[in-house]
Amino acid sequence: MGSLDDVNDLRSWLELAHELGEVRTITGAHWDKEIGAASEVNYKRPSPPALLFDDIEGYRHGQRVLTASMGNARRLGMTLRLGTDLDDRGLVEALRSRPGEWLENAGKYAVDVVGSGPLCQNVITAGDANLLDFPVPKWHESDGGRYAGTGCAVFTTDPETGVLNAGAYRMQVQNGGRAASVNMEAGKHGAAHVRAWFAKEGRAPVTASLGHDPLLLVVAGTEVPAGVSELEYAGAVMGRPVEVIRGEVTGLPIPAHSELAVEGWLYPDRKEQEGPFGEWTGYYSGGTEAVLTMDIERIYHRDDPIQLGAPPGKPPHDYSYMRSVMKSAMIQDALIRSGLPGVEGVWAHEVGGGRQLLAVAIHQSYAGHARQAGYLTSQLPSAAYMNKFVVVVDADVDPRSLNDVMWAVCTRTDPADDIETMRQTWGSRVDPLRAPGLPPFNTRAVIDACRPWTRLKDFPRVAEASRELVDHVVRRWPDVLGGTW
Ligand SMILES: Cc1cc2nc3c(=O)[nH]c(=O)nc-3n(C[C@H](O)[C@H](O)[C@H](O)COP(=O)(O)O)c2cc1C
Ligand SMILES: [Mn+2]
Repeated sequence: MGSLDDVNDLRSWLELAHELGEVRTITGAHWDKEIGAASEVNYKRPSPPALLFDDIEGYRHGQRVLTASMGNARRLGMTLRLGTDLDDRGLVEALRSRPGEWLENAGKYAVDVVGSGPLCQNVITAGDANLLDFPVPKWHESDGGRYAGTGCAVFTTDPETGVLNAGAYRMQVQNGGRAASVNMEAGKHGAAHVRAWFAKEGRAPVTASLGHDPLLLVVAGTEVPAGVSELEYAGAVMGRPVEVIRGEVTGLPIPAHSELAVEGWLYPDRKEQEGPFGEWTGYYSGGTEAVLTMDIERIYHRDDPIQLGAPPGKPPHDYSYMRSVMKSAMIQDALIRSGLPGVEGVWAHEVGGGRQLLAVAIHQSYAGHARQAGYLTSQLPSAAYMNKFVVVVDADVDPRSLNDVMWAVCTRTDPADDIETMRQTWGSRVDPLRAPGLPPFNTRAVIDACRPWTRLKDFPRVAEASRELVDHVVRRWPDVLGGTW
């Protein structure tokens, strides 16, 4: 059996996942909708296996696509180097306070620049570079085109400080495979870098990896704080630096063990129509818009490259489990670090794509505590993008249980008094409620579902048998009442 220490790229990750019985292979699928639909059927099942597509119609054996990479606790725990046999609860336990530690340690794991790496097995220059030489899927029936990887990591730098950023931004294949649009929402770190480069040099260098250790998707696709390199953060997770090569054209780093990567420049006036794309909100939201597009200067790939797919859709979707677990841990950490007392737990519910519905449980200890927790959470950098509802509950309510959270809303929230709304907050192009053409603001609500502070002493008791009484009857009639409870 391989060990977590041996995992340093997608292949070693797959080897270990195979040994754990966590991978199923599908052969003969078509890139046009079949890979996407098979992935969707798979990820709708509880605890789905990872799916590896090979012998894709029209492509050579070995040119593969992986989906559902982190669709259960075991594989997400493995990817985060926390263990190979974790269940949902164990993973949440093991993650507690880790994001903060990784953040603190990131600075110790500067990337290791190497002269060459497996990614350099094949280097294709502009005239010959065509992304459609690889089985890039059309994921959903009404997508506007083929989306490369989707579990991608787009690399940019701050032109002043050189600090590297990695973000997962959807990339649609353009111009018959010779270009790719990069859909960065305006508030994202990559977009800030691109604007700074445009102001300074009139163009922005970009590299993007389309297949890699899923850990790189976790760090690129989750809100690591601004100014922190996601590759250093990944180094802190692994306990060793990420090896990178420098792109031949832009000098920007690319993970040396990546499977497939592209390189090019973005220019302010070089845009292509992009979308629609089936998104994590559960809609083809975002429509079709002109989006910054890079003409591909180089394609780098290993022999028989594996794209890392992460197709979103109506939740639960390919990466909604990963997003919920990571966002919950990061927001809880950030909330505790803000100095807010009494934080019991945070959960970013999958039904809202890990963004739109956040539940925060607190030990209410002063008048105003609950609203403070709600407002703060709704605006934390790790939580603000596309949040719609923050529900604050008392510590007796499990924030991970949608049933218990909504029970608290039904019984402890007075709609006229306990729902606070905010306007002109940070929304997204992909919000189905956004009016086309208007800036992506949204509105949001803090729902105070704590027992009212003024009524704490006389609020009705919860009608539920005590733990002791439950234990007593279960012990008395174990055959009927089921041993443990
Ligand atoms: C598979 C996947 C696709 C994503 N697509 C986009 C996208 O197209 N545009 C975007 O702005 N954010 C997208 N995100 C969310 C960003 O990756 C996320 O907000 C991340 O924190 C961005 O990095 P940054 O904070 O360094 O900007 C996606 C995330 C994942 C996991
Ligand atoms: Mn970032």
